[in-house]
Amino acid sequence: MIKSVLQIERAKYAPKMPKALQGNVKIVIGKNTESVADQEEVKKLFPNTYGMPIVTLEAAEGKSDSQSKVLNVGVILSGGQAPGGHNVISGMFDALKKLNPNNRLYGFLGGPSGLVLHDYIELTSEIVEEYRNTGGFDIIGSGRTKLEENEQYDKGLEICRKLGIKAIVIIGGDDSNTNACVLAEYYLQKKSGIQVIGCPKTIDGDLKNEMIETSFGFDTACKVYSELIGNIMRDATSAKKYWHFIKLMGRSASHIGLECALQTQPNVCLISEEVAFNEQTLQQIVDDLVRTITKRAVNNENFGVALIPEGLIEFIPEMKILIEELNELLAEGSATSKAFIAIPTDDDKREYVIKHLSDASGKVFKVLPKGIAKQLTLDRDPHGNVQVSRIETEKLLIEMVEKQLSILKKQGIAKVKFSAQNHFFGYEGRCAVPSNFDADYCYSLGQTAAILIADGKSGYMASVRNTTESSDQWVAGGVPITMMMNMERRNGVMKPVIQKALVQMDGEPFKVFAAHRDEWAIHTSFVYPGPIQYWGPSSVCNAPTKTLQLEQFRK
Ligand code: FBP
Repeated sequence: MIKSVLQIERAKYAPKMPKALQGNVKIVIGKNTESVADQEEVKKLFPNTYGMPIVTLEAAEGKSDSQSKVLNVGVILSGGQAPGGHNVISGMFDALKKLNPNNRLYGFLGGPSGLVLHDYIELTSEIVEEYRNTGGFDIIGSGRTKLEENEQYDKGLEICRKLGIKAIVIIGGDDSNTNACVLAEYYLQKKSGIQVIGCPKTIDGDLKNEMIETSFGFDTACKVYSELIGNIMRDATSAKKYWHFIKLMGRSASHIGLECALQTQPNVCLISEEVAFNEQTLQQIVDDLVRTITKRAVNNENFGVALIPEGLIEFIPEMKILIEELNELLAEGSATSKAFIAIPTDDDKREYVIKHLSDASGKVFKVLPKGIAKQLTLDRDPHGNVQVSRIETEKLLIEMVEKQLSILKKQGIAKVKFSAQNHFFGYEGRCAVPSNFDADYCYSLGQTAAILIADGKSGYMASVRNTTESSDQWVAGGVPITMMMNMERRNGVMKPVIQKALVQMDGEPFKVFAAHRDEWAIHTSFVYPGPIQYWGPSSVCNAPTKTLQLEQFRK
């Protein structure tokens, strides 16, 4: 691997750790737990892993008297990349080797499918050294295969037995950790002796709760996007000729958009959860945008920046209904879908769809720009759903704003100069060199996972809390995954799943944003955060996200 100078210097960085992880560790057992909701149902489905206590790692006195028994562990990276994944692995590797130099760490390749297909490598110190403090998941690769069938679990068992693996660590988001818990339960029911530990990953920031303060990667990704947004803001104030519409990744949740807004103070930041809460229509969203653009134009500020969360379209009530109807109409293998595919021209396809939608959805579909309407009929994932991240919401809003402004002009109500640029930030941040926060947090998560394994735990998620304090004050431990679960309808069936954390209207980050956004809309108040700094004053290098600071401040 050819290394950049930054990579060479960054490799020397020793991640900062909580006091408890710096020497000998003892495990302190806390209170037994209950799931966040639907206790009876969740308990029935997880007889072996339900109700376990929260555990905390504390510094132990003296020297450890003996080495632990030899322990082989397998690790899986699941889902979208998030900065810091390599440090979870290096933290785990170091802790395992400290427990017993003969311990081995295996990496399953290409995500959960590696476990099922028996595709793996042993992670040696030479390999791990190459990846310390780097971004990406390329050490073993990632993938989106879901582990949810007994057959897959049994294939996993086979390879674990062959390699003498005693525990598997799944580094993933809410769904992957839900599946980690199902796997833990299955292996316990089978008395297989294989433990499963989860680790909270996702740039989307939607895997958090009372015990998990943040998912790793959110910090770095938001800082990278905020840098880019700040650069665009500076361009906008320099040229004073464009409105920039920037879509930001994050799936359903608007945490990334909200955090970037708190860091950069844009003129507009839409929050999907608020749109759903207020049952706003697409036209109302456009009218609000037009109002801001028009007001700024009065001050000769024909420029601005608007942040748009990736999942917005799903949260606009009429669009949600339209998408549901389209999913039904175009469900793979259905007669209507076959008829649709057989239609040769786009125009006839469009007419066919309109004819088969309800009156209300037909009207919504008709007013959408043709390109967007077509995207809604084409892009479907393997589960038959529209892939909202592929819908160019930023372009849709630009087109609708242009149309609305031209109507206002024709009516003689307002004559506004509007020229727009569109952007989509997602992949730009997912593999960035982890910030100090993510480098430290992930290394500690990896160490914690190894210690939980050595203590025989299964069905736990590694957790590191108190993260707005200096890292030596952080609190490492384990949280039973069942504690985070409730029952939700998925593909028509009620399933136990980890509750996804969306932006809360009464949460401190949203309240702070809401208190300032009217001011930011009209009076240009841009903040340019600049690139992540790895060396320098702590206030610059080690500060966690504003979301984390505001959420923890309230507690
Ligand atoms: P997960 O961490 O939940 O796997 O997803 C992160 C994410 O970056 C989302 O923000 C985005 O919608 C999705 O992955 C894109 O998926 P893909 O990597 O398959 O294009």
